[in-house]
Amino acid sequence: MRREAISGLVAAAVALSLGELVTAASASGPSLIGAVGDAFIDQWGAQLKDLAVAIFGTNHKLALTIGMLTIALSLGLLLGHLRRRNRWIPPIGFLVAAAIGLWAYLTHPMGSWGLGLLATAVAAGSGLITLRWLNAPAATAATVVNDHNPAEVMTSQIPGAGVADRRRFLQVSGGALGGAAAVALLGLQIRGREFASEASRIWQIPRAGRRVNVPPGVSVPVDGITPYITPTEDFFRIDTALRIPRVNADTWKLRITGMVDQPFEINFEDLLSMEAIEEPITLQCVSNEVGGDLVGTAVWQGVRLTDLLERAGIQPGATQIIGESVDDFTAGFPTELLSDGRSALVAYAMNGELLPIQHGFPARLVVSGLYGYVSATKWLREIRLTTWEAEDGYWMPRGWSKEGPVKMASRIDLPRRGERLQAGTTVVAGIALAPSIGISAVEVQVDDGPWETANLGEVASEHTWVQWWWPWEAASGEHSLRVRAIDTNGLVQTSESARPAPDGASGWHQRRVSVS
Ligand SMILES: Nc1nc2c(c(=O)[nH]1)N[C@H]1C(S)=C(S)[C@@H](COP(=O)(O)O)O[C@H]1N2
Ligand SMILES: [Mo]
Repeated sequence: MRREAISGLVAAAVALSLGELVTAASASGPSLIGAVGDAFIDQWGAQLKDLAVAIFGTNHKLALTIGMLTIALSLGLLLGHLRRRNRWIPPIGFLVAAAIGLWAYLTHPMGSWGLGLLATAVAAGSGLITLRWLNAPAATAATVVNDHNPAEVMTSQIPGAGVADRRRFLQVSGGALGGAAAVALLGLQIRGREFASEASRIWQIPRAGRRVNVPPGVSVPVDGITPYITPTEDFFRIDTALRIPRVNADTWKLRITGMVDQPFEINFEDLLSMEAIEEPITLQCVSNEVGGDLVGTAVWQGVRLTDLLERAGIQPGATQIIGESVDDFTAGFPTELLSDGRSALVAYAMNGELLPIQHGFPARLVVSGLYGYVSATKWLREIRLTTWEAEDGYWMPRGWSKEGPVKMASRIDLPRRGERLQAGTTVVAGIALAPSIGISAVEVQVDDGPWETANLGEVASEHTWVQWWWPWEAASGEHSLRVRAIDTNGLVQTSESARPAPDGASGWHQRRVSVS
């Protein structure tokens, strides 16, 4: 590839990444390329998004973003290439691109003037400097004529500002590309951090009027056992959002709509002032494989869903509750589930802190006993009452079942996979769950031996998983460990194995270990 084209590509990458870094100063504002993307989606989004979803499925956001980046970088490449026609084409092209970025940023609902101007200036400036630097002659060959002997012509090298040979040029370009990628990632990082700390400076979590106490879990210390409460930073994250929605809590409103007597809106401040409840609830993803880690237990704080719905007045015949997010994700579940005593919250805090953005700030639904894809809408914007037949949630047309009760499950966490064990006493441990029903026993089987009863940790309620452990006298050799749970109705976890689609995995978790 020609040097000019590469320099255009590198300059575009440098400009984009520095633009990203500067715009990261405002956590709720868009980035430059993000603003152009949003403007573009505003215009042609509907058709394009459907097409992208049809082609790329859940990855459509990733695909759109990669598409945008590819277009921007290719444009840089092309502009660079056109330098051979006229050396003014690349800089003018960069200025035009910056102007488009500025326009998109300033017309974006979350964009601010100062930052928009600064970011475009930095992006355009750094792009132009990079272009100039990479295209500058490395050295100027000057012809020196000997006055005394005009026949003797000498050439000498006057060092220039640019980059000498091709190899060196490629090294410098590669380095600049890597640097740009690092700067872009840094920008993304800062954006996430800054947003969370901004929000927690402004909003205080109220004291919950009702708390479900968090028990200490297992009664004996078991080294390395999965904690009863999952630390927030270890909590799994599943959603369709590539760019995590950053919702401004100052202007956010939750609407209660549909088949209710009095539809209403509530803002964040008023939500925080309602009677709050804090309790541990286990959340699991339907995509979790047998033995998988797309499951966690957090102490959620928020408002009872029933409190909000009673205020609106549910009309008879409203058989489905749909949660809708600011990014148009939807999840629905039967209204009647709310009267069987399960916990259902509009949560704004998780493990004692405001929801982190990746877990749904400013508010999300959490309903015990249901997989996340039919219940746990993050970045919640609307709760809509409708009929069961009238509407399907996001995942139904994509092949997942309409109802999503969590299946009873149990998992071996210790010994860890591949761990080498010594003969003697070893602890086998893990978690088991039958949310909103509760676990009464967990049993462990070694090879084809008898099912042995494990010890259970204390639980806050039937809405969480339980930790279990069992001391095993391990003899040397290869063994296979198996676990199964029994719920409070006496039902034994099914051994029948099923893949996650369409309504959750089932089967006994098994782990092979070797004891020496
Ligand atoms: N807005 C929105 N909410 C969402 C999703 C989503 O894609 N978008 N995914 C759901 C799914 S499938 C799961 S399993 C849970 C996961 O919640 P977590 O990321 O906080 O663990 O969020 C649910 N809420
Ligand atoms: Mo999920």
